[in-house]
Amino acid sequence: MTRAVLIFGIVVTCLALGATPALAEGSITLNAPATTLGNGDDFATTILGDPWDMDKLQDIGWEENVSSISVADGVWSGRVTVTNPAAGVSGYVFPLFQGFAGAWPVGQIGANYPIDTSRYTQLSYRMYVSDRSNGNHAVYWTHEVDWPDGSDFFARADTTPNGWKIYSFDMTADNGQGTHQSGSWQSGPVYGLRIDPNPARSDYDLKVDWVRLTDPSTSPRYTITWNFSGLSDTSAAQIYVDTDAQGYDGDAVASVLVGQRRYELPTCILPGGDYYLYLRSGDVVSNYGQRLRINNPPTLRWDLTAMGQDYATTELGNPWDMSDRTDLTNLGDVFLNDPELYGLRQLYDWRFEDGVFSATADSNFAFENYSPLKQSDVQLWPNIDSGRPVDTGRYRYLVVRIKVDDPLNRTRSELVQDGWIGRVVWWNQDIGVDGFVTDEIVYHKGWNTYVIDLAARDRPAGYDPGRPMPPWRDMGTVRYMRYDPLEVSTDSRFHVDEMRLLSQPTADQILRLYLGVGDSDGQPLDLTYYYDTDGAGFNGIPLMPVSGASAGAQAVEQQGVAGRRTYLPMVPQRAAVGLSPIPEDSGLTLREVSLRMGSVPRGTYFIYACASDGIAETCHYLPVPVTVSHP
Ligand SMILES: [Ca+2]
Ligand SMILES: [Ca+2]
Ligand SMILES: [Ca+2]
Ligand SMILES: [Ca+2]
Repeated sequence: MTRAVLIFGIVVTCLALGATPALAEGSITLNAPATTLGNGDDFATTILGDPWDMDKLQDIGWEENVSSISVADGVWSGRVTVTNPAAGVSGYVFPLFQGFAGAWPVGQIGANYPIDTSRYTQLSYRMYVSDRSNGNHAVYWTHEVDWPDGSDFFARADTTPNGWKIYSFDMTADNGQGTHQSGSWQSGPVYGLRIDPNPARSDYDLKVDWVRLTDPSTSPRYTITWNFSGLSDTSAAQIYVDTDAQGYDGDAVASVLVGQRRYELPTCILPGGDYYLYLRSGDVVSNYGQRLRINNPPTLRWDLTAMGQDYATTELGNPWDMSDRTDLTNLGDVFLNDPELYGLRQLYDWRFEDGVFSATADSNFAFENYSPLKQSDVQLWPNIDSGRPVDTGRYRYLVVRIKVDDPLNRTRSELVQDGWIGRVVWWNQDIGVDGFVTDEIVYHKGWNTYVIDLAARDRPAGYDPGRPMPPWRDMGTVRYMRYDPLEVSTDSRFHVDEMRLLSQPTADQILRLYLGVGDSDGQPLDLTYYYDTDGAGFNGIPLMPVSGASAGAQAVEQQGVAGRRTYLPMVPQRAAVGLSPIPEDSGLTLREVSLRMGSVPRGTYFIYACASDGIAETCHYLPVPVTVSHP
């Protein structure tokens, strides 16, 4: 296959501006009462089901010119250094990455989860920049599934202090300085959101503690008041939040005039946790306030790896779980015994071990035989019985759990540019006659499970009008599929744990799903379930779980091989062949949820769950539709 060229970041502007501190003398007495409050509706929590709390690498959707990235203790860290000059002279991060315009839309990207900018308007984050000298700071966004091009952005001076800082912006306001502002947040959905920590610098350390994008109309307000002496009404002061009441080493969250004597903190700008506020005006520092406890809302995330039914499990009775050669047609005897057929796999040193298929992609064969580029054309043909071909009206979501060995000396951007991508191919007669080749499925480092909607596009973005390219839905049945796991220029080792080809979830009397549930405060959660017709607004009709209001069965967690967790659901009823979720290191408890659908009229619906911890409620949609039929 010839790889379409993915376009990487575009160079945009930078600036340098100054700022002056205020000086004052006197005293400030702060009254900040002890209380517990929620913090409103956050985009990543509600829409993605995965707050940007930096518990995983993928909480930053993409980055350019950041190396040595790691995640530890809820902090994402890296070193800004230019490895991709095409992306600019400094580094930046995308909390929400729009996706590549030329790639297949897979995963937690803006193409699949655009931001409703009529609701989510308050952007806040805590970020460490080791060098802000003569620095500035910028935020870019894009109303298209394409790189921010500078038509929507703001930039401002940001010179001090070095180290941690909380940033908070009302995205509907003018946040830029002078001409360093363009476009509008609310002129349409936003697909990509990018932060440039310091475009005036390179070679500095960058850390991200958390990012929030909230609906301020849902936010509680925490009111503090103060008295003062020896200061003028017009003295500038800053309000700080500290995570303990010691050391006056907190982060500034707001600027006020001392004469205001009062401030209402919108708690939505902060993540859950305990905070102690104080004021500082020049050298004058107030007492610490009492404890402000901000509740962490519950987290809900549907498991997409065990929804619906699986083709190989249901139709063949032999899942593509990489238990042995029967899972891959192109490792069958016919293929292995004929040297001429090596071109239909292009991999070596392969083995099946503990339910994982590992092999090395051969980057030379295609180049030596037919490709103008040196890139692997390695192929896996998941086993399809031509007597029981895939019904494309039924099966739709290809799940691939895969890891590529990380060479450790290259950024994600460099690896993807080199071919850290997958691709799906299907046909009946011949690829050139009735075949379809998807756009790239972009990989991330480590083990990842990609849920690929084969019907996401009727044509690849890189469609060649000279080719047939029948879309998934129009195929009717499919007798051959290929998953091309890598298109790299050097031989690379990869591992496939499992592949599934899932149907859209369907139900008659019972709908069975898996839901990841968590609350970092450890409160007991009250779960409820609903359906609606448009997948928006959380204004649906209640659904009853089979086992009563507390919902769902117990999930038992146990340590699996190699430290991977597996979940053993304990549920008596099974509507169909039971799939277990493919393990994910999420920190959530996975529950099996069986919902009564008998009274729901036949049709296609969207399901959502809500969880309340007594203070906050989080609701979250299953991102695929559910078909209800009563045959
Ligand atoms: Ca997270
Ligand atoms: Ca402190
Ligand atoms: Ca909570
Ligand atoms: Ca198998």
